[in-house]
Amino acid sequence: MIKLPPSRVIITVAQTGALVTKAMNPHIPEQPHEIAASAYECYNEGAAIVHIHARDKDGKTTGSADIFRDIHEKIRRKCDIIIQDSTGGGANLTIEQRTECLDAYPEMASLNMGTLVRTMGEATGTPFMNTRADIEAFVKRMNQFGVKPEMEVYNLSMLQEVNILIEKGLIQKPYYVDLILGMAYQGALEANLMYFSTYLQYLHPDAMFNTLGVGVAQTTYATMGMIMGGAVRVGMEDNIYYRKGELATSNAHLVARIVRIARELGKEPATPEEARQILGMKSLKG
Ligand code: KMH
Ligand code: ZN
Repeated sequence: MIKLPPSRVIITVAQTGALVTKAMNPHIPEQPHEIAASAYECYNEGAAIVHIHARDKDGKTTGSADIFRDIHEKIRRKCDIIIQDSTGGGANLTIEQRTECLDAYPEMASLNMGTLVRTMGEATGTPFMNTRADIEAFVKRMNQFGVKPEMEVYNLSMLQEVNILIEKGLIQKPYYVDLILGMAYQGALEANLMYFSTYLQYLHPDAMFNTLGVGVAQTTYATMGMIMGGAVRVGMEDNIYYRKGELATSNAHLVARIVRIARELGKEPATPEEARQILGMKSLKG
């Protein structure tokens, strides 16, 4: 694997997701103005990337390029944070609807590296489909749009899918892989150190990694990820609590906490422009 420069950490904030609702945590940003305002707060705290899911007026997950475009424009009026859209979408979206966000020209997009079966919420028992053919179709579309994929890996077999995309020449270096832990509820790996170190052992030598601990695993594995030279992802998409029994009151609080920990480890949060350079992406300055 490729490690980040030791004095830097790239922080992604995933603010909204597809599963969480205001009934679970009233502070989840759902509407474009809420998502943009929260992204700006997170940027001010040190986030370099914002991972975006869009919702319609009723708070339902949508693939609408118009809504994604509105969110992007509102964020861009305020700051240069890297915009990463979700192509994971939600259970209500078709495969085609999941890639509509690319028409809104994000800089990055998530690319889910295999199929899982939902075990939570109304869609329990339905597959979250990401066949090899789907993955290739998604990545080809991203390549057409010049979008850098963040490959979402939920278990060890998905690392093989990463290697297959590399062998087929479908992605560019440095490869960027999100290692997900603690999402046992969807057939994904639970968070433990053995799994984390096995992920790292089998990660492609030209790949950088992001560490995503779900729920209670978020802060612990973000810290561990930084120590191991990775980027980190925090936010209410995957963790609605600040600590046990206490709901998070903003995404920015979760970013601020990980920045404090990073500084204790001798790392500064990478600015969006530094992150673009590290990840081999185009500068916004041209
Ligand atoms: N919530 C993460 C575990 C996506 O949006 O494409 C997975 C995720 C995938 O963020
Ligand atoms: Zn997501």
